[in-house]
Amino acid sequence: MSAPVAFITGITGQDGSYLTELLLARGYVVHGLVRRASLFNRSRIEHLRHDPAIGGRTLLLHYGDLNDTTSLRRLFRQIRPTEVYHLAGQSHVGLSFEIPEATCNEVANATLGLLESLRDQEQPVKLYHASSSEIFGAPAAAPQNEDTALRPTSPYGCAKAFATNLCRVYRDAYGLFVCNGIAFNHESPRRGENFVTRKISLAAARIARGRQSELPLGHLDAARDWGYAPEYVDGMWRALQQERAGDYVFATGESRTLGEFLDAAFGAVGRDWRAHVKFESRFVRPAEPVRLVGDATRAREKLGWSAQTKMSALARLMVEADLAALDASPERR
Ligand code: NAP
Ligand code: G4F
Repeated sequence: MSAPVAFITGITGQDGSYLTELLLARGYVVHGLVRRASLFNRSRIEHLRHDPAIGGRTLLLHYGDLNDTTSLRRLFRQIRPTEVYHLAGQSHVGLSFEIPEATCNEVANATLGLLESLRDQEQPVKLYHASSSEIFGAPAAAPQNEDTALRPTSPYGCAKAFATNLCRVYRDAYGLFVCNGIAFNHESPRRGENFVTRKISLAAARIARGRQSELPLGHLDAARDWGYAPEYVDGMWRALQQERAGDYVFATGESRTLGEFLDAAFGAVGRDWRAHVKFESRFVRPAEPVRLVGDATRAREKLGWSAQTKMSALARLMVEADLAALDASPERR
């Protein structure tokens, strides 16, 4: 039997890199969409690309862009994937207030283009769409599940809500196998450095090594449902192995404040964050979601999925990874 073929948009991102590892380990041939950048940065998948048994054999990268639907269609014709994981797009909520049009083009319109391309495929294709808890924004109910009303509070949340609804419409109207994974925050040592958990874990490690003294942050009263990214990409894969398409919330079910995350991260290096954190208004957003917390009952019952790593363990493992990276190449940071 030939190997299953997956196509990942956003393969160079946090989730894309973990998902690639998971799919390769499960015998897939993985194709990934990469965009041209002035600096060559594929650091999260470099170890796979340079493995002679993988790079160019079971892992193949293709230049393209979400906004270039012609190239996406050509790639689909060429690759003929059976599973598509659509993870790409501008993923920073705060930045979406500064670049709302680009965010909506990448997150909302590009998903529409992808869905239209999928309609033209001759072979059956299953699509995973990376939706987000940001679609709930200021929810009327807690915890949030797949039936909670969408009330986004950011341009990013609006774009994800549009894309999520479109996926539902294309599933119902055209019978496409499309799943929305409504993922709550998931973090890891591969998290981008301008997301708050990674900013904190890096700062805790640098402060412990005497390389930084202050940590500028916005409001600390925000609360999130924080899980561990490698577990969430397993949920993505499980969603596409079902007979019927559906939407799934992926979450830990626990909401923690930034203050609690700071306690855990700085606790891992024996420091008190209060001596280092400084308020900086530029990190405050024009609007914020209310306390978000997910109910992943459906994922547990239908997919056998549940989050194992909770916030304190997550914070600790991120700080330990940043300490190890600092100690391995101290001149780099
Ligand atoms: P990430 O690390 O920011 O990765 C985003 C990926 O999208 C990168 O590979 C990026 O490429 C690519 N990309 C962005 N714009 C593109 C474009 N115009 N054309 C082609 N590729 C483009 O995000 P992540 O944390 O892995 O999240 C994956 C997806 O899940 C995102 O859609 C995010 O919005 C969503 N999500 C994430 C979370 C979370 O907590 N992590 C929760 C809910 C939903 P470059 O490397 O070239 O920048
Ligand atoms: O780490 P954040 O930027 O993550 P946010 O906004 O929750 O978005 C992430 O999770 C979403 C899932 O709900 C994804 F859809 C999205 O793609 C992304 O992965 O901010 C977390 C909280 C916010 O309330 C923010 O205002 O931390 C607060 N915060 C306070 N100071 C800060 C900072 N956030 C950042 N990035 N930087 C700060 O200095």
